Amino acid sequence: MDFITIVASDYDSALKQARSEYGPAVRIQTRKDFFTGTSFTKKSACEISFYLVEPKTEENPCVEEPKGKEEPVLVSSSQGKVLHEMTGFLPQMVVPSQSKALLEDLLKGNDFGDAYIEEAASAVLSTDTLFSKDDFEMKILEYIIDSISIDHASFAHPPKYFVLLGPTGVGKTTTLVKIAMLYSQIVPAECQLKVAVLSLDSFRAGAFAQIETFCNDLHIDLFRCAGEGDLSLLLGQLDSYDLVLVDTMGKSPKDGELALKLKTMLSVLPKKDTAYYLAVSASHKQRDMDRYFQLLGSYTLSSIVVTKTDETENVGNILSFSKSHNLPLLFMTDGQKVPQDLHKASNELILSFLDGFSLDFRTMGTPQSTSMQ
Ligand SMILES: Nc1nc2c(ncn2[C@@H]2O[C@H](COP(=O)(O)OP(=O)(O)OP(=O)(O)O)[C@@H](O)[C@H]2O)c(=O)[nH]1
Ligand SMILES: [Mg+2]
Repeated sequence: MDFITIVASDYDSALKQARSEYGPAVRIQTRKDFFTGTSFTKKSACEISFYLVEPKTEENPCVEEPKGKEEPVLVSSSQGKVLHEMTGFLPQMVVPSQSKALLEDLLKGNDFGDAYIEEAASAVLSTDTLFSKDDFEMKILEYIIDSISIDHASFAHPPKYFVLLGPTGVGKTTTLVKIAMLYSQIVPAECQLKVAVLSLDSFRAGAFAQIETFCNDLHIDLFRCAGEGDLSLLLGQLDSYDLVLVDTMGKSPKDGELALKLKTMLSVLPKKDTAYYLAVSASHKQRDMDRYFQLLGSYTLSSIVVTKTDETENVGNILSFSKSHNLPLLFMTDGQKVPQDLHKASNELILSFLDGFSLDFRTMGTPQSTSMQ
C-alpha cells in the first residue's frame, strides 16, 4: 500500500489539503504533531500520512467506506523508526561522513572563503555525533553569527574626522553623503551633530562637482582642499563641527605619488580625533579586498563600510574578509538613493543574505533605512 504524507500547520489544515487534492478516497493512517524551525522561528506543524482507496465500481463493489470521523494513529518518537521506514517523514539526519561536504556546500554557496570554511569545519564538525539536518544547520549559523563583528562604538560615537578610504568607484562619495544626512538629521534635534564634508578629491575632473551637487541639494557644509597647506589652514574652521566626513580621491593607491599625497594630507588631521574606515563593494572578490587591505597597510582601519549589497546575492566574501583581518562591519549600502540606502550593519541584516539553509532569513533583515531616533 502506498502512503502519502502532507505537512501543514495543524491537523485540520493537513486533512483539508489531503481531501482537496485526493477527494473522498483519503484514509488517514497516522498523525504526528511537531515543531519546525529553531528558536528563531519556532512554529507548530502536523504531518499526516494516508492512503487512497479505489472508487467503488461495479467490478470492485467492496471498497471500504469511510466510518464516520477517522482517528489517525498518533506517532510518538519511540515509534518513529518503524514509521520512518514506512513513510519517510522523520527529520532528515546528517551522517558524520557527509557533514563536511554539506558544510562546504552551504558555505561555498554563500561565497565564504576557503580559510573561513576550514575554520568553521573544525569548530562545527564532530566525528561521532549524528545531527538532524536542522540542528546541523543551526550549528553552522551559530558559528556564522559568532564570527560577525559590528562596530557599534563608531556608530554611536563617530570620530570627529571620519576618513573613508577605498578603491575607485566603490561608492565612497555617495556613502559619505548618506552618512552626513544620518547624523545631521537625528531625532530629537538636540542630538543632531553639526556635520561637514571635506573633499580631498581634487585630482579627477568632475569629482568635486559631484559632491558639490549632493551637498548643495542636501544643505550639507562642504570644504575642499588640494594639499597639506590648505588643510592645515582649514582646521580652524573645521573645529566647530562635531563630525567631518573626509572624502578621499578616487585613484588606486597603487599610484604611488597620489597615495603619498593622500597620506601627507591626512597626517595633518589630529590623530586622536581621526579614524579610518574602508569601503568595499559587496561584489568584490575576497582576494581583491585582501590586496586593497595590504595596500592600505600604513593606516589603522577601524571598520568596514560595505557598499552595493544590492548588486550581489551573498555576503560570505565580506564576512570572510572581516574575520580574517579582524575588522568589524559598520554600515551597509544597497542602492544609489541618498540618504535612504544606508543601513547600520547588524546580525539580522547579514543573516538575511544567507542562502541554501532550510530557514528563510530573507524576511528577518528586511532593511529599514537607518535612522538615529
Ligand atoms: N547599486 C549601487 N550603486 C551605488 C551604491 N553606492 C554608490 N553607488 C553608485 O556607484 C557609483 C560610484 O559612486 P561614487 O560615490 O562616486 O564612488 P567613489 O568611490 O566616490 O568613486 P571615486 O571617487 O571615483 O573613487 C555611482 O554611480 C553611485 O551612484 C550602492 O550601494 N548600490
Ligand atoms: Mg568619490
